Amino acid sequence: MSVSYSFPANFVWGAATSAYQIEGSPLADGAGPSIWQRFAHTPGMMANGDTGDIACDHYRRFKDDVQLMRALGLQSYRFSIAWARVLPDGTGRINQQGLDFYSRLVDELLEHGIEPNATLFHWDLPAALDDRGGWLNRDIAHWFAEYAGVLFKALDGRVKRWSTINEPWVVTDGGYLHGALAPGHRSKYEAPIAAHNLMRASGAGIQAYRALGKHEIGVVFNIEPKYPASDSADDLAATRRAHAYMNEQFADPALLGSYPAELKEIFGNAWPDFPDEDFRLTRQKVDFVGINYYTRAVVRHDASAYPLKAAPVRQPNTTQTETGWEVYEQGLIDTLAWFKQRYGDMPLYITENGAAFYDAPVAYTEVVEDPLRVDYLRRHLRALHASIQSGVDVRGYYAWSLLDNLEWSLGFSKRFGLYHVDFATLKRTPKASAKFYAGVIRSNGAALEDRAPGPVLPAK
Ligand code: GBH
Repeated sequence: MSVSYSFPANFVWGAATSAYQIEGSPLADGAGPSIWQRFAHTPGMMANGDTGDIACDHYRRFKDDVQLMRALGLQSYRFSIAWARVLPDGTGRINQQGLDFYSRLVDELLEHGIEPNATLFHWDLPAALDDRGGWLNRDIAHWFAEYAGVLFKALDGRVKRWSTINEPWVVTDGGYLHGALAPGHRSKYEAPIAAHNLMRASGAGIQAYRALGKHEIGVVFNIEPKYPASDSADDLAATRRAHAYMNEQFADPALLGSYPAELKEIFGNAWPDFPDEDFRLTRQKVDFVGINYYTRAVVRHDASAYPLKAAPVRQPNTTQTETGWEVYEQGLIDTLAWFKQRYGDMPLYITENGAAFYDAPVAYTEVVEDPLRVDYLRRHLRALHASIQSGVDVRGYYAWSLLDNLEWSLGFSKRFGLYHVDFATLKRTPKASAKFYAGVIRSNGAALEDRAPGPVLPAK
């Protein structure tokens, strides 16, 4: 029997980006430097020495990019705001020109019938705040609430869906534990403090919204289900630790007001005793939660893996994307089921989902063929449909990403876009996945029936 892939009537179809990855002109019009501006200009930190100085030049081409969104038929566009454009010093003085950029973007979206969905923090902390300790300074909850308040006052009449923080796990794991991302620290003492302050800041931002905003606010987590490599007690315990570290460390304080016990086990004497009253701040009522889903991990015990004593096990005979992540759509179903079971029934959005694959250069083509990305999207959207059928309240889906962009320290080498970007000329070219996704949107999912998922192919 064939499945009908119709989605709920008000389901929101979107695509996502983030400021530093696409905008370029990071210091234009009075903006202050961010930690990513600094990091990208530190020799040796970025693949190929790439930076966000130009990126997709979206800062100057945003009107053209809204036309690309129109061609896709997007109903909503998820973008992030660069804190240091609005508050060059992180707090205090407002840079009106920086605020105006987002105001013009929002107007352009609304004029074309596209709902703006704004994320306040997608990793580009003002460098001035890093100089005051950044995420290690408890005052950052107040700094963030001040910044959030400026945006709510300026844009809440026109922006009806906000998120506080995007993927706090990545900020702490990449920025404070392993150092591959800005600000490049490597400390198991710092990582839990940064994580805790990220969730305090998120809570403070939500509190500010209750005083100033009228619509919806939530927070965005990257969730990656963990499966044990074997039934051994060691592998099961390692899997629990990996899950607590990546998934529960952030969602628990936000939604339950506590931390899972495994964190103390992982961090040992580096795990601080946080004051009880902090959890009143971290645990605020959210209007929705955004989940970014990319892949899963199969986990085994590994005594040498710092500090988790757990390591991922690559699965044979599976498709891996260019970033080495397994294509595993069942993980999306499992993630959503777990989330509902642990945290209760609430509105959810898939705020990112997508894949990096090698796309043929486009000098002579009108469309870039990207069959593996089409297959990835089809599989994940079919899985999402199954989750919704089973009763999980998912209200919308945002493909990552609208455009090929700066994949953080991996530079421009990893392409996630529905639109190909030639970084020499900045020309945008639709990929087959853009045409496919436009068809899905136009038919509210029905186009997912068109044919069975393709064979599982090696990416290279
Ligand atoms: C997101 O992070 C970001 O929000 C976005 O800015 C970024 O461009 C996009 O995804 C693509 O990377 O298999 O052990 O290596 C992604 C979060 C966390 C998802 C790590 C994949 C793989 C862990 N990622 N995870 S592993």
